[in-house]
Amino acid sequence: AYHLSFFLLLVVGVCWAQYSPNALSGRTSIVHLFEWRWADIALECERYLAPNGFGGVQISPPNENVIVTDPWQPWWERYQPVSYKLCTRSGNETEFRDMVTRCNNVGVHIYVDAVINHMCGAHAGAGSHATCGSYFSAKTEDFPAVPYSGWDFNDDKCKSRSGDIENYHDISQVRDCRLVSLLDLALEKDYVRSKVAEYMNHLIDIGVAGFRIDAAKHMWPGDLKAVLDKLNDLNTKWFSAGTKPFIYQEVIDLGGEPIKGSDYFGNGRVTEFKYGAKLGTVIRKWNGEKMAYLKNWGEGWGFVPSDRALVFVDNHDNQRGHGAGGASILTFWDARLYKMAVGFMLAHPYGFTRVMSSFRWPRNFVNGRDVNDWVGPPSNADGSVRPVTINADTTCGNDWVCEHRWRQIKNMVIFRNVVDGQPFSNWWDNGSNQVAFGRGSKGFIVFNNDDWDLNISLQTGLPAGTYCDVISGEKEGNTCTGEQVYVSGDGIARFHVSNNAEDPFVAIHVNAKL
Ligand code: AAO
Repeated sequence: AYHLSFFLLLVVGVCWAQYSPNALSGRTSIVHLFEWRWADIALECERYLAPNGFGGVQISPPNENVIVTDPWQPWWERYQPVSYKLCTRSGNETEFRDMVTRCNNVGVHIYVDAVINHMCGAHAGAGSHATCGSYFSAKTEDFPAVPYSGWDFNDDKCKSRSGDIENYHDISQVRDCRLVSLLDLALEKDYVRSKVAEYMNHLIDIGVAGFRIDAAKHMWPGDLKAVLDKLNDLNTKWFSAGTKPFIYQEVIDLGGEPIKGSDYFGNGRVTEFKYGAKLGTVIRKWNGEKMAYLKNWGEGWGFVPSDRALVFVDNHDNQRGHGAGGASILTFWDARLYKMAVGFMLAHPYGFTRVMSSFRWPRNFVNGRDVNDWVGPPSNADGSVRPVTINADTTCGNDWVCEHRWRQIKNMVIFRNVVDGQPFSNWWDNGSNQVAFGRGSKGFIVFNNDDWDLNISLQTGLPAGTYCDVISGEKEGNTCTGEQVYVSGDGIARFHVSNNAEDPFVAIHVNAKL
C-alpha cells in the first residue's frame, strides 16, 4: 500500500503540476498589480507583499505592444502585441529581470499575462508606433520583429462575414475569427506554436512561476496544449526541479454559450467568472439574493471544481464594464460592499484567490455607460507611467488605489494563509443577510449585511482566549487596535456587529490572539 500511494503521488505530482500555483507553502493568494511598473513591483514585493504573506503578482503583459493614439494610450493597448520583446510602459527587459529576481528572492512569484491568441487590431495601421519601436504593418499582417507574416494568421479559416467573431454560439467562429478585430494567430501551425513557446520559455528562464492565458476561449484547447507541451520547467534557482508553470486560462463562461470552462481543464485552471458576478449580486441583495444562500457557495452554485478555479471579485475588464459580469460586479468604487465581498472570498475555501489592485480613473457615465472606460494608468505628459508612491498611512498616492493595502483586505489575505487546509465549519445564518462561518479551529468570520443590528453568541471552533478583530483593527505587539472578541472554553463567543459599522463584519484567527 505504501508503494502504491507513493507511486500515485508521483504520477499526480508530475501530471497535475500546472494546477498548482507554485506559491510558497502557506501563501494562498496572488494580487493583480494592474499596469504597475516593474520597478514599483520589485519594491512592493520586498516592502509589502512578502511581509504580508502574498504568494505572487499577476503583471500586465510584458511584451511589446501597439501605441494607440486614439484614444490616447488606453490601458487596453497592452492587449495588442507587436512582438515578444520585453519592453512596455511598465519597463524594459533589464527592469523585468530585476523585478523577477527580487520578488522571487523574497518568495513572491510572478505570473505573466500572456497575450498569445492574437497580435494587434486589424486597423492599428503601420509604422513603428510600438513600445520598443519595432516596425509592423497590421494591414499586411507583417510583424518582422517576431517574425510573423500573413501565413501565420487564421483569415482563411474564419467563416464569419466580417472576419470578426459575430456569434458566440458558433464555436469555430469564436476560435478562428478575430476577437474585436485583433489579428488571430494560426495556433494550429507548429511555427506559430514555437514562436509563442519561445516567448514563454524566455520568461520561464528568467524566473516567472506561471501564466494567465489571455483570451483562452478564443483558442482551441488542443492548440493551446501543444504550446504548453513545449514549455520548460521552472528555473531551478527558485523552484524544485521538474516544476511546471502554473496555468490559468481566461475563459468567460457565465453559462449559455457552447464553450465551457471545463473544455480547458486539460491545460490548467480556468477563471471562474460566475464567482464575482454572483457574489456581487448577493452582497448587493439584487434579484432576491441573500447571504444566507451562500451556505453552499462553490460547486453548489454551479462553479467549476475548486481545484480548477481561479477566483476574484473583479478583474481589470469587468471593473470598468469590459468583458463579462455586468453591473453586479463590485469594485473599489463601492468600497464598503467590496471589502465584504473580498473578505468573504478570502475566508471561504473555494478556489485559488486573486486580489485586484487598481488605478483610479475619471469615471463618466453617459446613458449608463462609462465613456472613460479606456483611460490608461496614471501617467505623465510624456506618456510614462507614474510611480506608485506610498503615503504615511501606508496607502498609495498618484491615483493608485492599492486595494491590496487596505487593512481589511491585507488582513484577510493573512487570514486565508492562517486557515489554509482547515475545513469550512460552524456555518450560521439568520435566514437573511447575517451569516458566519469558521475554518476548523483556526479562524472565524461574521457578516452583518442586514439593515439591523447583530448581537449573538456563536460557536467559533476556536480555542479559548481573547482575539483581535482584524477588520476593525489588527494586533500590534500584544495590543489590539480594533474590537476584541472573547472566546470561552466551549468555543462560544459573543459578536456584536452594528449594521452602521464602517465595515459590518468581524474576523478572528489564531495568529491574532492576544
Ligand atoms: C480594443 C477596442 C476595440 C477594437 C480593438 C482592436 O476596444 O473596439 O476593435 O481594440 O483595435 C482589451 C479590451 C478591448 C480592446 C482589446 C485590444 O477589453 O476593448 O479592444 O483589449 O486592445 C471577450 C473575450 C475575453 C476578453 C473580453 C474583453 O472572450 O477574452 O472580451 N478579455 C481579454 C482581456 C481584455 C482584452 C482581451 C482579452 C484581448 O482580459 O482586457 O481586451 O486581448 C461575452 C463573451 C465573452 C466576451 C464578452 C465581451 O460575454 O462570453 O467571452 O469576452 O462577451 O465581448 C453577458 C454574458 C457574457 C457576455 C457578456 C458581454 O454578461 O453572460 O457571456 O454579457 O456580452
